[in-house]
Amino acid sequence: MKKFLLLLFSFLTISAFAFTSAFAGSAILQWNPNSESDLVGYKVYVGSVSTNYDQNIDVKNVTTYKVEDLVPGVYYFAVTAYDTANLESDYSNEVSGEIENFPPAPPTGCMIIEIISD
Ligand SMILES: [Ca+2]
Repeated sequence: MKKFLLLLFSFLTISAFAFTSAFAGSAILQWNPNSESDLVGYKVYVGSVSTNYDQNIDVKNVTTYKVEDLVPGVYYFAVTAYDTANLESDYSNEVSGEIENFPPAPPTGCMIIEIISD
């Protein structure tokens, strides 16, 4: 029985880890469409330092995009356009924003359901 409980406990511990995911925010960007006939799509650039992007995402031919899995911090974004010859534009204007991990709301409706005095 002890062995079974220990096993069960291990399983529950592992499950708890498996279902606990770290906080990650997201940022939804939008830009004006290009008008070139040979346009293929856009790339969204992401960085934590202004004008120094460490990641780019080929978002294809859309003009709004949700950048996901952002841990708390300040982020800078810019967009480029590229065409069928894979020629890429300069960066758009840069935009920035902060992802914050707020604490949970205080629980409400706290009450005593029983007082036990011996
Ligand atoms: Ca072109």
